Amino acid sequence: MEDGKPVWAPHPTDGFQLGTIVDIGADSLTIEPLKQKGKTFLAPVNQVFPAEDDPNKHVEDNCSLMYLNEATLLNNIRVRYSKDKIYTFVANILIAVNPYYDIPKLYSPETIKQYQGRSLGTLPPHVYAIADKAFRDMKVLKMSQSIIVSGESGAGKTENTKFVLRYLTTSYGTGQDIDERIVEANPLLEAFGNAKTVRNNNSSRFGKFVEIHFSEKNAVVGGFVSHYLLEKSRICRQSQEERNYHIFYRLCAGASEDIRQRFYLSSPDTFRYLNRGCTRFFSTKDTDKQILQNRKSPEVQPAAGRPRTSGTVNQSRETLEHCAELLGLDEEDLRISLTTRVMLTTAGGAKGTVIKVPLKVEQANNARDALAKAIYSCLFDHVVTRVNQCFPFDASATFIGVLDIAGFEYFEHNSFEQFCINYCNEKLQQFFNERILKEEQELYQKEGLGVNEVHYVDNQDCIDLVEAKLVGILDILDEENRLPQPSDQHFAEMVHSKHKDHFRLTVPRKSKLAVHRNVRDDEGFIIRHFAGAVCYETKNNDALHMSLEALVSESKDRFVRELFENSNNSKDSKQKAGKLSFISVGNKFKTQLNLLLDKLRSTGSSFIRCVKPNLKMVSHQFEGAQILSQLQCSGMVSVLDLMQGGFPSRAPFHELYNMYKQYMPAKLTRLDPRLFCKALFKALGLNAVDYKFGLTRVFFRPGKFAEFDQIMKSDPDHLAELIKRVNKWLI
Ligand code: AOV
Ligand code: MG
Repeated sequence: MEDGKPVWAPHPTDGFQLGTIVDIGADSLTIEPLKQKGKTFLAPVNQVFPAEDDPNKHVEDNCSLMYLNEATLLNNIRVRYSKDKIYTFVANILIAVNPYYDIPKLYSPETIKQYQGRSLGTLPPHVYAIADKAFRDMKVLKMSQSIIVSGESGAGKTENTKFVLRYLTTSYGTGQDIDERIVEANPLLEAFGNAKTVRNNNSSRFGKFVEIHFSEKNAVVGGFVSHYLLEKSRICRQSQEERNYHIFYRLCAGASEDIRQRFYLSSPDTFRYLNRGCTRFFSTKDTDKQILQNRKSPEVQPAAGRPRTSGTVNQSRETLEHCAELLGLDEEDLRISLTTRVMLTTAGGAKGTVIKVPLKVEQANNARDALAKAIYSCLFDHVVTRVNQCFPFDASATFIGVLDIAGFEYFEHNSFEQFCINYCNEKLQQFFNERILKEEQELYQKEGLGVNEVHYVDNQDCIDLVEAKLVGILDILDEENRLPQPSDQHFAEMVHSKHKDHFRLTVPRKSKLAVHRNVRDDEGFIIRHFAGAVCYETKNNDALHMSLEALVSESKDRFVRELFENSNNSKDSKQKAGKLSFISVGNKFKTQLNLLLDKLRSTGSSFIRCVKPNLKMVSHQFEGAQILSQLQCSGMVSVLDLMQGGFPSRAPFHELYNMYKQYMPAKLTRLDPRLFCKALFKALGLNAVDYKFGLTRVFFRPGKFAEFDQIMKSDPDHLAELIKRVNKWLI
């Protein structure tokens, strides 16, 4: 950075602002903002970055900028966003800003056609470009591909995932039923697995990996959906302004009269599980014609005057009766199972005697909620299984998988669900580092470029903290649940005692957890994740009592019985007396996640980083500071560091050769592509520090490929002149 040249310095809301350096201190700089002359301020040296000469310039591939840093990236994205260009490449990584409105023609059938078969970089950045690259890589390398879509809630992961699926089935489908089925599975999955939250009116509350399978001839032949971690707490409890899963409101609003009667449906306001967040939110199309099937939405009636469905189960005979009927259970059995707990006594030598202990109201509430959660989660598994049964699978040779899974999250209260999501994001971040950072450096080495190593923080220690055998948090949790009297507090103590002085783990400060709730200070832990520190509470109410589970698995209703028979939970639980789910959920997830990562590692990969432009969920509003923190969390900043020091643009010799050979005299085209390129570069008089010749390709310093490309795309006369020079240089 030179005196008088513009720099990007921190700004509290915009992320960065332009200014000039007026004084240099030991570890801070005095900056004069461009917009407020004379109003200088201090900024830490490591937060001030060189700016491009023209701050209004924007580029499709961020790597063609001269200075690669978080400030120039943010600015490039900002300028592009203001022109409705929501997609930007950083080398092969696609950044996608959610526009929050439909940009005309952006996803039209014509646009789909344009991108088919076109190399990355030949057309403006687009999610279709990534989809087509995955397809072409799959075809050429005969290797399955994955597209990893990440970003925070509301950033546009699910929408972009749908665009990818639609693109691939439209472009490379056989025009048969299967193409539509893959796309049509989405509304169904979203009805059962999406809900309105404060961050997103159609928030996916589960993760998914959707595979589109292709035949030997690269035509769509099948699909497969894997799902992860459906949020269960939402079934029984929603925060203000949030809702339960869409399906409930849609049923209430649109079911036919006979279904209403059979299921005792009425307005959402009358159901305890639906009426404590918000019940109405019409823009998610609860009354969509397709779903409604010609039925008008009933008027929403106030809760007063409707049958009460709240309180412990024994408060409402009628509810109990309906529940028992719908679940195919005996009413009295259900009542007893919900209000008592079976225990094995060991007292007085009468080992193994079964006794029934009455539950306190709170315990009975928990038991009821645990049952509801278990049923819904089995139901969701069932929906996914049914969807998968609709896809044939036999002829599959390779697949393209799209991963749409919630990004790193933290709330005021963070439970086991956030713990799992964030653990998953640690694993994905590691995969990203592996693919982008490690492989980039390995490529430099392989090509013999001799570039300095870039250091990035390896998060293996954090992953070990969660999943290591015996001492990892998941195993400690299992261990706790095997104790005769498991306790949340003892669990937290064990975590701390097994990891004294662990860099990633700390005890929550007094009172941080205790506010509002009955949580003791020692019932939690803080994990320092790659994207920030999160405090987790260890309270757990999910355990489904044996007696309840046993009851439901013997339901007279075949569907209900099979739901439980087919769920993995029940097998585990029968071996462990007393509690289930909480233990097995963690380790089941660990296994699932490791399988997913093995799968990802065996495929070629592309990354889409989605960005949420503002918290208000409105169009045309770019909240810089907030966006900057998303870019930092997603690991993009490390990528820029690596690229600034390295050679982010590259072109294989044979590609350059093919591009320009048509202009060359016949005798020269017999040259091997590498020599051909060397000759070309020499003739162009490019500065030798701006590029390097590897074994298979030319590497360019930031911004330099763009310059080269400009020369090559200049007018034909100029090109002819250049070619003459190549000739001369060769002779
Ligand atoms: P998410 O999947 O990343 O959040 P979504 O894909 O559901 O976010 O996007 C949220 C909303 O933003 C959508 O319902 C659309 O209204 C709008 N949106 C997103 N992308 C586009 C686009 N390309 N064009 C127009 N509107 C868009 V979450 O599942 O909550 O983590 O949990
Ligand atoms: Mg989503």
